[in-house]
Amino acid sequence: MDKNVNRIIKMETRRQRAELQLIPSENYVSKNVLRALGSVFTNKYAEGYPEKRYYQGNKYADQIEKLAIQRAKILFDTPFANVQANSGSPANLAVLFALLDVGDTIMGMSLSSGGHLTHGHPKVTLSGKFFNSIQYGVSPEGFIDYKVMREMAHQHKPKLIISGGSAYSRTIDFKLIGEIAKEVGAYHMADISHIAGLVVAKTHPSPTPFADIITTTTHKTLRGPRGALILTTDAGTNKDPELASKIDKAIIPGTQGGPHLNNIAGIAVALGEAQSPQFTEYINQVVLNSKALCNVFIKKGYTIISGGTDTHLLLLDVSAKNIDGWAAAWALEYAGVIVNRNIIPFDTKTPFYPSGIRLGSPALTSRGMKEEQMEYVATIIDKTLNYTVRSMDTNFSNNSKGENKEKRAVFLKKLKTDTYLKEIKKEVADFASRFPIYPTIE
Ligand code: DSN
Repeated sequence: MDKNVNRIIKMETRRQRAELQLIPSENYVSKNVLRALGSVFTNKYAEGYPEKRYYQGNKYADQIEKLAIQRAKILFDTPFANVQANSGSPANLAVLFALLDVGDTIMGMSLSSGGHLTHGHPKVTLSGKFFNSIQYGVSPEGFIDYKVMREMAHQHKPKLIISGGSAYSRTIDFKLIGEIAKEVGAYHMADISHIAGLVVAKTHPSPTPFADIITTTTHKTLRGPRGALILTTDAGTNKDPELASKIDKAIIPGTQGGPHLNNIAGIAVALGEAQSPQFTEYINQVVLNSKALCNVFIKKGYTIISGGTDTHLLLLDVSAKNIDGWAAAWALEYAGVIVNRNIIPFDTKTPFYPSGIRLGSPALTSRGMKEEQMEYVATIIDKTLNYTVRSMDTNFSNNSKGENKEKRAVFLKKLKTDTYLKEIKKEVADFASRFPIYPTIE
């Protein structure tokens, strides 16, 4: 093995073991998924689809892709699956390419309400630049405002309505969104990237009866390798008999070349694992754990967007603590706790220096942690944030954007050398070592 690369991989393995991973879109794959990812399938080009390839030598590529497709269709109860999209954004892009012409109107949830960049975020994304993007959002209480969504749909008549998000912690009413889409003659695409595992385990209602198309990444709550699925439903196929073939064509030749067969092999493994009763138990615990985290934060007086969670994630507004999401996330990293900063609904700050942090339980639950450990994790987070605010200057609001780069650089320097945070980090590593990951991998 390349000495330098091996050294870095070993350090990353140690980091993943020693730190507490709370980014809700990350997880730990099984050893069998890792094995498939590192398989010889990485060597093969397979443009096209099973039995319709452009290159020779695809006998086993066909088998592996068919297996992944079959498992995806069973898990999500759909008549069609495409497993080739390299990740969530390319999957969503392919759906836009399949269904729309440039300039058509699309409607998705705004980023600050918990949506995703590919759901029509204006100006800086392809979905917001090449299409006429209308964005719905949440009410001041933090729940999707379905009434306003319906009014907007009737007013703007989008060709595509996108449901789902990446920082929305509440149950999504796919049935109602499907009805709204029908009323205005729009396609309904449900992006379930975050909640796919919950949908499989039935802890979140499935969009399959109510959406025309479903997209999902495979590496979040599904606990697979990086990749994505695009599924079409009976509802979608009845509306447009060409839908599935439009999706296939939008992937290749539309937006991608050869599929990543080693990832597809890993996806097949993960989808097989997701069919097991253990996976359902795992997801049930994921939700119990994220609710347990919420309860501790509520007791400690934190503001949680929407006041709680129904899923694997929660969004904390840390601004009332006199710290922003950027500073909170950095302070936590120096204490061995990994979260991501996140914009919150009606945020007055910017996505780079937002008011919130986003936390999730999938990775910690994969390590075997339960509610009792969540109590400890939330307490460590609270202790770290309180200490940081008490002992360092975390007020960066010298202008409306609150950038204050010089002051932020000083803050980072302080974090690096702070001995109390080092103590917490050590305590966290000891705690984490009780929940080993990949014990037999160096
Ligand atoms: N980066 C993903 C997430 O963290 O939710 C979305 O693309």
